[in-house]
This record gives sequence, structure tokens and C-alpha cells, in this order.
Amino acid sequence: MIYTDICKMLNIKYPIFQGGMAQISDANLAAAVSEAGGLGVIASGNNPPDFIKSEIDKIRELTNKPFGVNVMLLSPFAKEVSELLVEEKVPVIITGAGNPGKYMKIWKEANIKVIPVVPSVAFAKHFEKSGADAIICEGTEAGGHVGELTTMCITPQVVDAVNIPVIAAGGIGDGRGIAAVFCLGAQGVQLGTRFLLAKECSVHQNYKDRVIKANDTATVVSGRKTGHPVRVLKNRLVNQFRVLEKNNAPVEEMEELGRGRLYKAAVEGDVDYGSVMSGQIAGLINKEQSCKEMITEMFEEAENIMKRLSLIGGSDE
Ligand code: TUI
Repeated sequence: MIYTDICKMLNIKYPIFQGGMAQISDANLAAAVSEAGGLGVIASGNNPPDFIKSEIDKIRELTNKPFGVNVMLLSPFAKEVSELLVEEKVPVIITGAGNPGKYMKIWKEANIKVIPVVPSVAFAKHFEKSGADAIICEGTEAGGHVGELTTMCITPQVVDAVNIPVIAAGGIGDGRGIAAVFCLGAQGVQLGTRFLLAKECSVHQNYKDRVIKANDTATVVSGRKTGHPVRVLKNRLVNQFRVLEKNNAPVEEMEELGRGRLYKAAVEGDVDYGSVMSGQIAGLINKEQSCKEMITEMFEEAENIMKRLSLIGGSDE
């Protein structure tokens, strides 16, 4: 069994988090992951607190296991959602797309485990000082809002820079990826793209089909000029962004073009003009499975690899 400090800290069986994918990671998906022994995560995205409250009520009906809520710090509702999570005393908060510093005090006072996502060593050190219980370092291979560093480079550097457990994210899609980041010093993994194909994931079937069809070069980072670059599957919307960037269009025009596009893809199924966020590992991911099948299969694979590695160098010859 791969059982690490993060399993102990959060009371979970496998050191795997399901990524809090905005508009996608709902109570149903998160409950399935938590029931399978990982940490299921509800994404708050840009949603108002009453929506998040009903998802928290739902997951508590579906499972008694620990779960997390992801706070997307660029959301106009970030403050209200942060306060709701204190009232609800959720077990774990994961933050993304910003600095959670100003909420740290109320969360820690409520005894909530706080685990920020970071794109660099400097943020990892900073958030450790603010009281984070663990850090998720996310490589640019990830889907959605991304930084510049790869998982291969950011993971060992963050591991050396902090004294709290590090969870690696970005580019991990199977047991090989899990074993690889454990070699880099990670104590856990967070996966998003693979869970898009979970039977319990209610993202639109057109979105799933695009991920199934995607190859190694299917994603691109779009919208760098807006200051919020996102990794998505290439489509007509990406081309429209390119035209605006080429013509040096004002940032407001780009932001206008981007508005509501994730909803369009994930909920309405418009995968041509919607934002189909996905990690670079999409090319590897092509089978729909239950969360339980995914998690048990991946950890069996990772454990077998680690057993084989432990035999290397065991010969006298
Ligand atoms: O947050 C993510 N991935 C996301 S959020 C999202 S919704 C969205 N849609 C359009 C534009 C922007 C967001 C889709 N995917 N991953 C975690 C993550 N956090 N990646 C990078 C960061 C990050 C970046 C800057 C964390 C902290 C940070 O601090 C910067 C600062 O100055 O506060």
C-alpha cells in the first residue's frame, strides 16, 4: 500500500485528490472519489455561496468520508464562499488561481486543513508561512489556469523548499505518473483530466469525446495576454483568441470573448466555441471508468512499478 503523511493527515486511503474543476467537479463526482478512498473535491468556480452550500449538503448525504472544496480565488464570490466554508466546517479547503492569505486565519481557527495550489517555489514558501497544511505544486501540463514550470521541475524544488507534504499535479494520468512524482518526493497526487472520463463525472458527453479523441499535441495555452493563461483543447475559440492577440486587441475584448465559455463547453456541450480545458495528458486518457476502477487500477500499477524499482541494483553481478 502507498500510504503517506497526507493520507494520515486527511484520513484517506489513497494519496490522490480529484482536481476541483470549475463547472465540472460537483458533489456527485467528489463523493464517488471520496467513497473510492481518495479526496473528492467540489469546485466552487465562479458560483455563489448558495450553490456551493447545496453541493456540500449533497455530498454529506452521499458519503461520510472526508472531502474538499476548491476555492477559485479569482471568483467574485471568493470572500462569501470562504465564509460559508467556515460555517460549514468543511474538512479540507484547496485554493487556486491566487493568494489565500487573507482567509487563512478564519479557516485555521475553524480547524480546516488548507492546501493551496502553487505554480512556483516562492508561493509555496509564502503559503507555508501563512499556515498551509500541505502544498499542491501544479505543473504547466495541467488543464485550465496554468503557470510556466513543468511538474518534473517544480515538484523536487518545492519538496526541498518546504517542510509540509507536497502533492504533485499536472501531467499525471496513470500509475506511471504517480510513481514518477513519488520519485520526485511528492507525497500525493492531484488529477483532473483523468476524472473527466469518470462515469460519475457529469461534464457534457461532447467534452468527454474531445478528451478521448485528443492526442499528445491537442492542447495549447491560450489567453496569455489576459494575464490568466489557460490550457485548453485546440478549437475554433482558440483561433478567435489568436486573431485578437495578433491584432493587439484590448484585454477587455479578450475577456469579453472568454466570458461564459467554460459553461458553454462543460454544460452545453459546445466544444467548438466553448473553453475545453484539459491537461497535456489527454492523449493518454481514453477510457470511461468508475472512480473506484480508476483509483484502484492506478495505485496497483504504481505499486508494481515501485516494487520493480526496489529490485534494481539488487544483483551481486
Ligand atoms: O486554478 C487553477 N486552475 C484553474 S482555475 C480555472 S477558472 C478560470 N477560468 C478562466 C481564467 C482564469 C481562471 C480554471 N483552471 N489551478 C491552480 C493554480 N493556481 N494554477 C496556478 C495557480 C496560482 C497562480 C497564482 C496560484 C497562486 C497564484 O498566486 C498569484 C498571486 O499573485 O496571488
